[in-house]
Amino acid sequence: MKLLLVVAAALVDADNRVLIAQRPEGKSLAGLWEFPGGKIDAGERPEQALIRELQEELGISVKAACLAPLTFASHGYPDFHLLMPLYVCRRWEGHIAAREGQTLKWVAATKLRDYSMPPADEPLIPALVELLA
Ligand code: 9L3
Ligand code: MG
Repeated sequence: MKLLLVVAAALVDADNRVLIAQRPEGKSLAGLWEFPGGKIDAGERPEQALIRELQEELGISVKAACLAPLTFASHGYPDFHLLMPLYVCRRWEGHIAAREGQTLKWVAATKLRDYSMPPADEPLIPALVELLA
């Protein structure tokens, strides 16, 4: 079974809302709302990969010291198994912009349940609700 290593961020604003991104048409899992992030390339540390993905997808600069590990997703798809640590990030530089055609939304942790998420992301919600309560 192929193992897919992905890393994701819960960006949290001053009002304790979390940023979610709707995957665009043409991508796998199109239409579902996810925590931004992406695949860890060979030789990358998870934090490095996340910093790169947040720059590519949202146009922001994040320092490794501002990434706090919160929890871990593990989900088996028919053809691969996905492992995905979730980091919380409250500080970044630059203005958040949807660089890859995704729709962005700031949502209170307790409202995340209202959005259809990939099966890997959904189990991460309770940890965020607890953290941001
Ligand atoms: N994925 C799931 N939840 C997430 C992220 C960032 C990614 N929060 C899944 C979707 C794809 C795979 O990981 O199956 C790789 O993501 P991408 O490179 O297509 O964004
Ligand atoms: Mg991505």
